[in-house]
Amino acid sequence: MFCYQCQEAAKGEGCTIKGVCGKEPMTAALMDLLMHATRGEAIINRSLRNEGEASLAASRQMVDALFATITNANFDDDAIKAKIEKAFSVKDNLLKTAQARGIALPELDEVLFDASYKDFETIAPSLGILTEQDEDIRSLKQLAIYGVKGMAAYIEHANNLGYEDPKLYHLLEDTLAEVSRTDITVGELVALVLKVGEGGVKAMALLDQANTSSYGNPEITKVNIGVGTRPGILVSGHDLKDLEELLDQTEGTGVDVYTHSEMLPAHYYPKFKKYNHFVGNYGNAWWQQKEEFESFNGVILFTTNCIVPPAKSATYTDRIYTTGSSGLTGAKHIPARKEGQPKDFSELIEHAKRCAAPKEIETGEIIGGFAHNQVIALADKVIEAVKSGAIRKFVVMAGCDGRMKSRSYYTDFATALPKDNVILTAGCAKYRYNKLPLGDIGGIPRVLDAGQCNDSFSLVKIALALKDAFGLDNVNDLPIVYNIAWYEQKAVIVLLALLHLGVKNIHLGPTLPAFLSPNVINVLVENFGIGGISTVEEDMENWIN
Ligand code: SF4
Ligand code: SF3
Repeated sequence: MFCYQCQEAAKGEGCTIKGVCGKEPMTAALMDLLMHATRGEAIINRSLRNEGEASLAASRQMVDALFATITNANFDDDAIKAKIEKAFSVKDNLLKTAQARGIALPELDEVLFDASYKDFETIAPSLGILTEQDEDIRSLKQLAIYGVKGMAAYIEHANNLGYEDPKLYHLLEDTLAEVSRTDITVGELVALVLKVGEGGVKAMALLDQANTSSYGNPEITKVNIGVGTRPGILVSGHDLKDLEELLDQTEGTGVDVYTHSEMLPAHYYPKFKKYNHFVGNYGNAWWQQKEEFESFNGVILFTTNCIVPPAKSATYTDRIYTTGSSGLTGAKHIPARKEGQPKDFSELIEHAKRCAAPKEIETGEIIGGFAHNQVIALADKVIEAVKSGAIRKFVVMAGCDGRMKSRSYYTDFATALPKDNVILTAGCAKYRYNKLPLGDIGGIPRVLDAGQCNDSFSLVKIALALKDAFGLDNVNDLPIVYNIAWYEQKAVIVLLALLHLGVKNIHLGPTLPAFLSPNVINVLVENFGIGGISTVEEDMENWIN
């Protein structure tokens, strides 16, 4: 196997024996085949679209396949095999349509290739990332692919709430078709990567519209991090529709619902506040789940990434349920909703009733809900604080958390920031500092949490509103520093979105992506001022003081 799509790629180069994330070589090979089949599907659907014959069902299938291959989303080989079979059958139908209409197709391996997963072991080595020989072309192709994987995740959440934009499907298909070209140049790929970033902005805007139209605009909220006395269900991942349906179905059952990791921001939406049994957030970022799921005692529902496969000795494995694009061997999977019907969580709820109440691991509250609408409502106060010098700098510390020890940098950095600096955050990166007593500036908390990783869109909207309020021409003239932590492919699409918007001088850590070749890094440094991180002392000196 070879995979280097996330920040924890082995030795900073790539996982070759087994994924640091727990991905087995068999799963990796199956995912390579799924991506290959999906690319074929995308190429054909693009050709059909040019003749007015595109299949919406094929586009939706592509989104699910892309989402399932992101880091930590799906560890269930049978589920991946089923997706491969589906991809080949969708592709066959597209081929038949193309033949029947006499539509010419590119003579690419992805289009011509027609195999079932059963003989994949012989063909898998010819499908992986390393089959692209040129290091820079490979790097840019994978950068574009990881961007579309992250974008697909956001598109799927928006779709689940009934928001769909076929143009975004077209962008995904065009990108997958372009990266399949054997004659594509470095220049074309750089342009393609920025186009993916443009799509990222649109996908995040669509999801923002879907979330806020469905659940209201996030508002300042204190979230309880302690526990109640009743059995609980812990909901992880990012999908708000799943959470809503689960909350409806658990009402009056004697079971409490808690959020974990990236689901925390659900508490900020007005519509979720009506549920009395939606009691709080349990635990921290995804990577601490092994300990936290043991002590939670109740049932755990993964709506998306990030899953850590449980150890053999874990006592909570049979308490895990997955749904949507997520999957885990040994866990029960809640099937997709049928036309107009909610998902059926009854088995999971019955299971939860038999569990003990969660063990308390901390007490108190955390505060969040500073998405664009709320912060813009506070704009006068914020602008006044900047003009008076009470706020000297905004530091965007959005992104992902992860298990690497070096990530303690982010806790130390947040702690070391001068008291007149405000942190803008989104994504699970916040767990490195959101429980620290960092105080406030004239009533404005020093950590403003906008929400999930996709809510980085809010941070962009806030930055643009500040730019206008201060009468600046360029968003880079604001007193903002970007110190972003990345882990998986959703962070890649957030980064590309920021680049598309012209944001410069982003610092990316804790390490730069293994999939960026030295030449590609040079392009990013020269054109966008992208850089890594150093020590807290040095970075404080260079960026803040
Ligand atoms: Fe390794 Fe990350 Fe790929 Fe998992 S997703 S196999 S940890 S590079
Ligand atoms: Fe976190 Fe996985 Fe990226 Fe959504 S939950 S930010 S790592």
